[in-house]
Amino acid sequence: AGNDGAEVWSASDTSIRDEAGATKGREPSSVNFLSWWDADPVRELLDGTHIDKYGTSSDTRLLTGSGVHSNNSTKATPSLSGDILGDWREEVIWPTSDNTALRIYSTPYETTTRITTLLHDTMYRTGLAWQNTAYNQPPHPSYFLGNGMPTAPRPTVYTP
Ligand SMILES: [Ca+2]
Ligand SMILES: [Ca+2]
Ligand SMILES: [Ca+2]
Repeated sequence: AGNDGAEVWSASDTSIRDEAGATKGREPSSVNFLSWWDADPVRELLDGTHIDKYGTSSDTRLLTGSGVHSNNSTKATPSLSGDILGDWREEVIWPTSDNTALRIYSTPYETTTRITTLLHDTMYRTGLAWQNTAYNQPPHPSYFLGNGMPTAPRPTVYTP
């Protein structure tokens, strides 16, 4: 939240950087996936079977999935991550350790931020689909969802 615009980092660097390459702080603890998990609109880190909140001095563990596993070795993909239930925060689905069931994790945090469910955004909906067809990455909406964001778009919703 302390830097306007996007941040980037990688496994071969020790800093988080802005889009011009300037160092903006320490590197986050993981590099794989993301999840809007707690009450604020800054996205959390999703990797393996855990979700962490980035902080300037350290990350804080918000969720540890017990009795579940991620997939694809170091890529550590969940079965699916994305907003599929409830409000705009993103659920995470992992298989149980014995591969007999899928378990859906949903945020326990209440929020006062009101955003139309993310599947109403076409780019986000497409992102969920490509997670199961190609190189897995978390879905992103077509608009900025983060600290200091303007009011999110209100799509026109039709019901039969
Ligand atoms: Ca930022
Ligand atoms: Ca957050
Ligand atoms: Ca949700």
